[in-house]
Amino acid sequence: MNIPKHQQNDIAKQAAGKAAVNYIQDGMLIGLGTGSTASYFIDALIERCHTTTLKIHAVATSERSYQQAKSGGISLYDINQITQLDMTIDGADEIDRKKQMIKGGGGALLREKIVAYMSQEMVVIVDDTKLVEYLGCFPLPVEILPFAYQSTLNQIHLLGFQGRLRQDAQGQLYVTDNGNYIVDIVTKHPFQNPQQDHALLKSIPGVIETGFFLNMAGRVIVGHNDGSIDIIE
Ligand code: A5P
Repeated sequence: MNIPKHQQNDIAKQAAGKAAVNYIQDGMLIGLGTGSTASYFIDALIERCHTTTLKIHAVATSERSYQQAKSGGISLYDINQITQLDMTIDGADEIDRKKQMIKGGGGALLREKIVAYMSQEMVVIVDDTKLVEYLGCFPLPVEILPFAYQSTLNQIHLLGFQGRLRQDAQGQLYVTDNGNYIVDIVTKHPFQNPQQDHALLKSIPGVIETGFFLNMAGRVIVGHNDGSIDIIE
């Protein structure tokens, strides 16, 4: 039987999400990522909490993940009740051989980065289509302040980046959970120096954060279409 491509991806994402639950130990404080792969992880975590004696607490990186976890009975903290996390489990839009990533396709990059930074380890869960040689096929999301956003966009262009403001399904400017906008930067050539590009973009006052997640990934769980996984230590 031929399984449609998007469903194959779902099998791979689910495999990675499920496998990540094995890293969760009793008493841990966990960061819950955002996106379809993270959603599979949250489902698996809810199931594990219901079927075993596992007890954990979590914080979420988006309203979506918060609602999913809450409705599944996961104990959730407000982010300001804590300053450190044991582990964050999150997806990625692209990840290269050095585990440098682009994230933010789901619009949650700022909270994802803050939560990952608070964590002892960021475990990344991806399907194998996310593995790339160089970053840049996926547009780089950049979260910007609504105040003077046209000027910020202009500054981004003046630095040589091509970007457009993300829109929602209704054609309105996409608004993040933090009330900000997102510029998606497209590039014809891969990002040769993500550190430098990140620093350049961050030098613009209206830029809040970029979707470059550099030197943040710990173990990476890669799911495949046949339901198997690989782990990159
Ligand atoms: C959310 O803002 C993103 O960073 C996601 O982690 C990323 O887009 C991966 O999403 P999928 O798991 O849906 O591919």
